[in-house]
Amino acid sequence: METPLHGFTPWPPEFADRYRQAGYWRGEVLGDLLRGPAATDPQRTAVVTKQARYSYGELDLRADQLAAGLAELGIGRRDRVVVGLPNTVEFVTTCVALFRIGALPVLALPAHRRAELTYLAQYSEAVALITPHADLAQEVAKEANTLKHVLLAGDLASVSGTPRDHQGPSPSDVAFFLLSGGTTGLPKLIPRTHDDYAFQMRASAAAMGFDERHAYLAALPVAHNAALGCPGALGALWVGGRAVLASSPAPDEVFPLIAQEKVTLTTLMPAVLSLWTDTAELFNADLSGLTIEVGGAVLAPELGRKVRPALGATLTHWFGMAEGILCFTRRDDGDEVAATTQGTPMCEGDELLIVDEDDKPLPAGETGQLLVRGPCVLRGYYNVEEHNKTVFTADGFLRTGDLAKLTAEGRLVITGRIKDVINRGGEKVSSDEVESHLIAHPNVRGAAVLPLADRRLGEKICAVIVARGEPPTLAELRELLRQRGLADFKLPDRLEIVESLPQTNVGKIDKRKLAALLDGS
Ligand code: OOB
Repeated sequence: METPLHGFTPWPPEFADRYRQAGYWRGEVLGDLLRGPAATDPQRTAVVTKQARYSYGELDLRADQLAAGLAELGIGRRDRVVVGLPNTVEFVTTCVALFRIGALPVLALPAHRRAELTYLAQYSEAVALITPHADLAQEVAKEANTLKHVLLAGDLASVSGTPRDHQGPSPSDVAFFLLSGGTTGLPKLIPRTHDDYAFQMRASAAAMGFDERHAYLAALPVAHNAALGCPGALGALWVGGRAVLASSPAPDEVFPLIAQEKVTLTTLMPAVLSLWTDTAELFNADLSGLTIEVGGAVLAPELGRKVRPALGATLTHWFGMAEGILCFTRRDDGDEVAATTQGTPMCEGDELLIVDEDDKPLPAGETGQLLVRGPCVLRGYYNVEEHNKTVFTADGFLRTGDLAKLTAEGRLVITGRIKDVINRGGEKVSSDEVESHLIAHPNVRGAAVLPLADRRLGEKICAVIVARGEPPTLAELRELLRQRGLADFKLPDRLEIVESLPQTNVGKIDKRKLAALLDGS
């Protein structure tokens, strides 16, 4: 057997055996996406966008041609390729083509800019970057010196070769990388294997009653795990259904698409859900055939309870992580359970522990940190051995950094968070990352970034600084961060200037104290 990819931590053999025996891991590879219907029913619609419809036969051929074209460029097995594509058909064909040659997509979000794309390319030692933005591509290529190819989305059609067989990956190999929402430091890369992601897509589709007759709407960026594989757009194709790709979750774009395509399943973050419940009447939208997966950030029970009366849709409430754990309410759990809990794990092989500060398991009803282990949960972030020693327990549980309790029925309820991350409407912003850019301003001596409660987004970003001389304004700081290439959603929404930042006894910024100080001011 080939050695695993350097920097990837495989599951211990006894766990891998257990997951295979349970029928979770079935020896599938993601390059087989599109293959089944393309062979038996090539005319069947696979992907729908606002502009066009694409059949299984057409996309399968296109993915083969693109795979051959990429291979001719010298991109091959285990090569990392940063993919920064929005919700377009090219996203699907690019991923499938890369899977087929065993190259590894590193999935960036469409909102990512120079700083994030450069970081991802350098961290993963990527050989290629695929993006729609010519200016960005050039800037990233200057800094990320492993990049040999920069391919613009608009030019992908010309990357084409005669379809042929490739020495593809094996099911236990890494298939692609997702970006973590972060715990400490810069967000890490999450290796997902063919076996584990195939299982995640199949099992979440089955749990939502989604099969080849159904259509899934990707209203969130399809590069995010929630819209990609839970079951998401790729999962919809994995089971032979339709993936409808919207460019945004705006009601005027998606409500007509839902009606036209008879969409049965979609995923939303709570901030967008409230936009839908507020506007459905205006659009006279009939969403009674729709199941909505809501997760990614705190869902207020009052908002959850509005879903049935305002939309006629069925709510399922999800706690998910790109790291691989999925807990959710099932469609027949009832509206109240869906509004108030994040349900139960996707499969019996998932293990949840709620622990105190000494890692001691707590009884049901008590709040502590959530630890997780299972057939989709990674055993190590990519290539960060030291970091992994602190984020995983000795027996392989991931410390999620989330606070939670279990109800007497065994349902998960997320109650808070101990990791230094801001959850801005579901978009995760690592405080460390923003702070490191803020102190680049000559008049900033110290900086801390804190969540700020917000009615619509749940949380916004508050930058707290200690000034050196004349303090900068919020607008100046936002401009600085933008120039430094940070994605827009990471820019602070509010600025507070303080004399000094309180410290803990180990010399770290005491954010709890700081938040209390600001609350009182
Ligand atoms: C999803 O995945 P990520 O990787 O962007 O973010 C994971 C983090 C969790 O650790 C937690 O802090 C937060 O997002 N989160 C929630 C939540 N669901 C996720 N916080 C409160 N309530 C919830 N229901 O966000 C994700 C991945 C797959 C499906 C759905 C969401």
